[in-house]
Formats: sequence, structure tokens, C-alpha cells
Amino acid sequence: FTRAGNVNFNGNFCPVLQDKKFRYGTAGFRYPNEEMTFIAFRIGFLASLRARSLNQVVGVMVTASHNPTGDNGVKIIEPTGHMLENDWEHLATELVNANDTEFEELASSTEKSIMEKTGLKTETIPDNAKIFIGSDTRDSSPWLMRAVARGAEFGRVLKVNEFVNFTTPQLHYIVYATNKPNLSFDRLAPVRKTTDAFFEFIKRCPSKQLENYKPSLIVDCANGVGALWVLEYLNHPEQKNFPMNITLKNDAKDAAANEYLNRDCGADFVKLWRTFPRGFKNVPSETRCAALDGDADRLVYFYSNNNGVFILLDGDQIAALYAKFLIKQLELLGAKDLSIGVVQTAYANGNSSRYFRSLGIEPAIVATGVKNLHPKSETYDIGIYFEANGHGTVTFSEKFWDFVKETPADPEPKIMLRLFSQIINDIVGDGIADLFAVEAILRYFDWSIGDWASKIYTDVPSAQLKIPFRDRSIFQTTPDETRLIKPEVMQKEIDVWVSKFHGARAFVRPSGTEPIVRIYAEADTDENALHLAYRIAHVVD
Ligand code: 16G
Ligand code: ZN
Repeated sequence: FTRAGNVNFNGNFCPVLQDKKFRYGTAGFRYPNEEMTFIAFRIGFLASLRARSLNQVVGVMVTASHNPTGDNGVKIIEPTGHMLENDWEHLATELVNANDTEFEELASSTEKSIMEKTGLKTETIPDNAKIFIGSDTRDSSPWLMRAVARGAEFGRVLKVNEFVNFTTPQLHYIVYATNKPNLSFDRLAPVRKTTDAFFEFIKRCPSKQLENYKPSLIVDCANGVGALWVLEYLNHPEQKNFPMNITLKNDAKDAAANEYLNRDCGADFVKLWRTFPRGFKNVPSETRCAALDGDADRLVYFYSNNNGVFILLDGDQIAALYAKFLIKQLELLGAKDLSIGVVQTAYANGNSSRYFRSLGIEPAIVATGVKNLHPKSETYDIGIYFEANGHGTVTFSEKFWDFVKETPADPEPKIMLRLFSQIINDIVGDGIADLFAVEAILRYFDWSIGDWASKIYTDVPSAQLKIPFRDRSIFQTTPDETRLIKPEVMQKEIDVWVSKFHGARAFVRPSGTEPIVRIYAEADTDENALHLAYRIAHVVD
């Protein structure tokens, strides 16, 4: 490594690319892995300043999630287990875009001003300042972890722990738990929390004789790190009595894993193409299937019905299932003073939002990205947040925790609420914890996957397109991303097109992760939705 981290994982010198602007996007920096080394180094440096200024453990996750194996990325995890604070994202962007000669100077002035603000001497390294670096199964990850560690060292933090083959949500949880004085630091702690509560929940489900729910599930692991972790969940002390059996597919754990990572499989593939991932050809109809993405923070369900039609149950459907269960428990308890809310993005299927309204909940719409959904969700006692793509969880307030505290002779719905809150990873959306939460609720209602697909709501037809676009800065959207503020004329033209279709809506937004613009449209039929999306693509192009 040079002082600026300019060596890529092939060992080649890699000068900082000057013709390219890098941005801390929706989920950190994510680029082709050969461009990532100096970014990882500088992020390691910034993470060390964050850890020193807070005197806590800060996380850095090395992953490119659902993207192909040639990409990689880094993002910083706050001591709370949440996404990096906004102001610091700007600092990250500034540091990463500095050229090699500017970098050292910028690094030392940044260090000075941050430590000064904290009221500490520039060189101070408080005792609890530590970096946890996690990575998924990508070939390029070990190298980038080293770059992060060297960056941290450059930022004077030598206490670094590495968590190889970790899911993104597991790293978030470990960072959170380590900073909590009363929680133990144990890599399996979140796994046990979920499975213990799941066992207990299943025992207490009202219907003893199952008519519709079948306790077997096929999981597409995207050839990513989720495959290793689902096994950890199943490897429970009471393994033999595990209340369901799970078959893993696309669970390559060897060299092939990298070649096939997220390729024709995984939650993103299934959501985008609305079709079975590779390896699912012979799965019988009405069989419940689920897909994780490469770092296991997304989850979607799917199956083909008796007519051979492929049906997707995405993040919106999971949110609706959670809401149905949680509202029922609150009603049974007559607990009127606990607020319950739902947070979605512009991509939420129109019928899911209408379903929440029918329950008396007006969903809040925020900008794309977990970093925007999570904080809004925390404004409710019970906050359910999901992106349609399968990122999401449920958050709980202090008032909720007080409410569910164990007392003698607790009513059953209160116990079920408490257990549900333990199954879920309430720190961040977690595909595997969500999987157990979905299974628990389906078991509770004794529902087949077909019941779930038909008894809550069915999707209004929608279509998505993406078009390459170099200068995405010309676009400015409203905070909920449903409309363009700039270019103004473009929004006017979109409105005209939308008004020509029945029950339609559409929007355009610049991607936060790729040099593209995304288009989303809903209409009365699949054909019309696609037709409308193409019309709008013409407007943008
Ligand atoms: C990232 C986000 C995801 C969001 C996606 C949007 C996290 C953990 N991940 O993957 O939530 O849906 O970006 O990508 O926040 P886009 O900006 O390219 O549409
Ligand atoms: Zn992911």
C-alpha cells in the first residue's frame, strides 16, 4: 500500500482515478472491484475517526450485495448498528475524491477538525475506539478488508477485528451489541435470539392441527454468504426438533460461489424478472420458495400456482403480512396507545399502500434506501418498513419494550408480540431473520403460500426500466421521489402520459448506485404498465 492505498487486489499499482467522481451512494461506495482499493483504505481511515470521536466500535462492511461478483463496495456502520450519519457521508465523498497529493493533507486537516470538535487532542485514541470489518464471500473481499485495516491504522486505530463470511445484517448486529454494555459480543448471539424465539412462537401458535401451512421451504441463497448462515440457524441445540425443514439451493460455498454469485439467482433477480432462479426447474407448483441476496439482507418469496403462473411475494407483501399479525395482537390486547406505522418507498405497489389504508394506516413514503426508511420507522412504537425489493424489518420504541416486559400471567397475544420482536432483527433489515418471522406468521394463521398471496392483496400491474445516463445531477426529485422538481418540463410530460392510462402512476429517479435513471410505472394491465414505462423512457432520453 502507498499512503493513499493505491494498489489493487491483483497487486498492481492503481492511481486514484481522476476522471471519475465517486459518491457515497444509497449504500456506501460500490464500484468494480479493481477501483475499490483506495476507496476501502480511505473509508477505513474515516471509520477510525468516527470510532475515535465517539469512543466506540464502528463497523465497515465490504460487500456489493446483489451486484455481480466483479463489483465490490464498502459502507460504514454506526455504533448503534445503523447507517452512517449524513454529514459523514459528505466527508467520505470528499476524502475519496481527493487526488493522491491532496489526500494526506485533507486527511490530517479532517482528523484535526473532527478531534477538535470532540474536545480531544488531535492524537487521542480513546480506549473503546475499534473497527469491526466484515465481508461476504467475494474473491476481492480479503484484499479490501486489508485495505480498510490499513486505512484504520493510518487513522491511528490498531484495534481491528475481522469478520470473514459475514452477512451485512450480522455485522450491523455485532457492532450494535458490542457497544451495548449489557449485551455480549458473540457471533452467534443474533442467531440464537431468533431461533429460540421462533421455537417458542411455534409452540404457542393457536392452531394445533395444520391444514394449510406446510413446514417445508426451499431457499435460494444467491450463491452468497446466506447459505453458510442459514445453516447456523438450523444448527440449533434442539436441531432434531426444528419445527420446519429448509432445503438450500444456489448454496455454492467453494470457488464456484464467486462465479455464480447473484447470477440468474437471488432476491434481486427474482424480483426484477419475476421468474424462478436457476436450479428451480423441477420444483412442484404450490411449493413455498424464498430468495436471499448475496449478502442476505433482502428476502422475497415466490411460487408457481396450480395454473403454472409465477407469483412473487415481495417486500410489500411481507410488510403487509407483518402488519396483519401485529395489528391482530394489538386488537386482542386492546392496546390502543401503542402507535403502529408503515414506511415504504415510491416503488411500493399501489395495492399494498391501499391495503394499509384499509387497516387505518397511512403509509409514510420516503426516499429509497434503508438509511431513509429506518429512522422514519423509529418514530412509531411499532414501525414496519420495507422496500419492495425485500429490504426491511420492524422497529420498536422504548414504550413497546416496556409494554412487552415479562410479568406473571402475561396474556397470550402479549407473549406472541414479545416473541415476534425477538425473532426479528430490529437493528437492520435481515433476510434470514425476516424469513423466520414470515414462517412464524404463516404458521400462526395456518396459511399456505397461496393463502398469503390471495388473502391480503394482489399486486397492481407494474413495470420497471432503466436507461444509462451519465449526468444524473440534472435530476432533482421531491423528498418521496414520486415526482421530479427538475427538469420541470419532464415532469409535465410525464403527467400528460400518466393521464392517458387507467389507474396509472409513474415516476423517474436517478439511481444512487449505478450510472442509470430508473423508471417505474403502474397501470391497469401488465402491457399498459410496460407501455407507459416505455413512453416515459422516451421523455427522459
Ligand atoms: C441499495 C440500498 C437499497 C436500495 C438500492 C437502490 C441499502 C442497504 N441498500 O442497494 O435499499 O433499494 O440501493 O438502488 O440501503 P438505486 O439507488 O440504484 O435504485
Ligand atoms: Zn443486499
